[in-house]
Amino acid sequence: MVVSGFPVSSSVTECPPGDDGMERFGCPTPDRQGRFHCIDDHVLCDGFIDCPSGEDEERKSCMFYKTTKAHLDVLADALLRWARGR
Ligand SMILES: [Ca+2]
Repeated sequence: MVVSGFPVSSSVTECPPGDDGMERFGCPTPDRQGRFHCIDDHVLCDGFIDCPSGEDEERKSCMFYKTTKAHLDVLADALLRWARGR
């Protein structure tokens, strides 16, 4: 088990966008065949390991990711209410 977060490295594969145009992320470590996996952003921190070493479910990164996302959701909600209330 590698506990390293999401290291920023030039060796990480560039991932083309998915069929739906969504951004995709390259796993920082290759699988046993030496291939780097690309994952959709909606599988980040979804409770299932998608990267060979489980980096997409790494606890610290997910805490930050989920906190940021929850914060953005609250902001978006407040904006919507403000826009409707005018
Ligand atoms: Ca996942």
